[in-house]
Amino acid sequence: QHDCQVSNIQVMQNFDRSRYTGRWYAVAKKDPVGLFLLDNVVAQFSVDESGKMTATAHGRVIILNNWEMCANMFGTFEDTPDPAKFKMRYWGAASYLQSGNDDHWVIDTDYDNYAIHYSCREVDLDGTCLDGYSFIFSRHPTGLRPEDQKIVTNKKKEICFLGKYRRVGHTGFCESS
Ligand code: DAO
Repeated sequence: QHDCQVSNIQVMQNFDRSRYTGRWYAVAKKDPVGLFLLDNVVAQFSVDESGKMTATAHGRVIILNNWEMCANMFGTFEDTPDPAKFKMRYWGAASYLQSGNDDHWVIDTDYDNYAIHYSCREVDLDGTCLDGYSFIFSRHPTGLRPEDQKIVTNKKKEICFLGKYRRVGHTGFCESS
């Protein structure tokens, strides 16, 4: 059933970007190669006057091997034929922060409590994901509600990232910026 083919991954049906706006706390993350955002990750999604989705995010990062800071990031989203699949261009408030262009897929969300994000940066020759990352978001800084946990576990399985997540803590490190 789950063949781990990136092209077969099911995303949120009838994704409603306006209901997705507002603050989301990352509570778990599957890291890509060369991870960037460590913890205290909060994303804020908006929809502008023209209907385009944009986001700001912050999180603790370590740059130049040893310098710990709070990264303030920006993202703009290009629509695709699938309403839950976007291309995200992202960059940092400072030039030495990471920037790039990633897929940004919304796998599932109830808009009010949880969301599962997925991005595959590199598809392997066999069609599975060779390098990807995923955020589990919650509307609540305290984490997922117990009733949402099994939905999220099932989706982690479907996107073939089960067992590859780590918890993302919120210690207030980025709250002053
Ligand atoms: O943390 O290892 C990583 C990869 C994440 C890169 C993307 C960060 C920028 C996000 C911009 C706002 C969208 C949520």
